[in-house]
Amino acid sequence: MKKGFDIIGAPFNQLGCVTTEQNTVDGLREMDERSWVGLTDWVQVRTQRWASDIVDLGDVVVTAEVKNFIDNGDKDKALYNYANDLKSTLLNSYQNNRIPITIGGDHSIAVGTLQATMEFYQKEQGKKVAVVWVDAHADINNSLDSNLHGKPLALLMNQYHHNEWNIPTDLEVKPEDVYYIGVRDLMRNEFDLINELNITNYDMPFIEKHGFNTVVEILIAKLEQDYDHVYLSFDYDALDGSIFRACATPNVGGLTAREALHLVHTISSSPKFVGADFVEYMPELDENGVSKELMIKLIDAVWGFRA
Ligand SMILES: [Mn+2]
Repeated sequence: MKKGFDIIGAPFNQLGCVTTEQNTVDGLREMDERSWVGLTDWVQVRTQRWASDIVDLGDVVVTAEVKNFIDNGDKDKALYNYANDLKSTLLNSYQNNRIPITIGGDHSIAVGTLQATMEFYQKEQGKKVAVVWVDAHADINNSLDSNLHGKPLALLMNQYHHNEWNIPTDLEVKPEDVYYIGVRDLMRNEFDLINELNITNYDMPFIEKHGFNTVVEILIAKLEQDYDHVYLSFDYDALDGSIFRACATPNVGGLTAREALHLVHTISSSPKFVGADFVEYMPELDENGVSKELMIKLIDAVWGFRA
């Protein structure tokens, strides 16, 4: 059956260490005179010339209520509310038998996208869902301090015992279903938690030792054998920060453009693939438009093209 894709904008950028009022999704959509690429134009090319089924649903907007919580310093409530709005939009997409591609926003938006995914597939259908988390960071900070964009997996796994966070058990992401790729910057408590929970961590030393293609093969074999579905959460900062610096927390020594394209294309080619996030890219920090070109190529790879 032909796949249909929904693009969902999640321009929620208030919970990182660098915040912006700019609509980061529009920054990707717009045509750019530096590289002559824009996501909206590219969707048109794919739908008109290649008969792809891709619909941009627009943004899940940050409501006045959510803004109020942020202004009052209640970031947990802001995230809880925004994640719920985003979750409803993704659930609609799943119910319409489509594949949501959610564009952030900071990585905290994964609280919404993954709760929707777990509700639709894990809770309602009893399916086993793997979460492939591509990131320089583990996003499993379970301490009260620091920013919420560094905690989404801790929240989703119920490892953050603060401010009344409690994900219903049947919507939880289980540690054994998480697959890290590209991690290279951990807090001490994250390092300890990954070991304690025994989370699969294909970090940069592992990638260097085995070679990227082998790591992708190991991952795919695991997904094919043990899972019904796979969800991809791709943080821009997984890319090598010596070139790709358009984010709050660039980090050198990460994935090359070719590795990231290969990974995204391979995972999304699986019949088990159900959806993806692309987060943390900030157009206003993109000095030459190279990062934007790559982000659009990565999203294009989800639709099946590996240019
Ligand atoms: Mn992240």
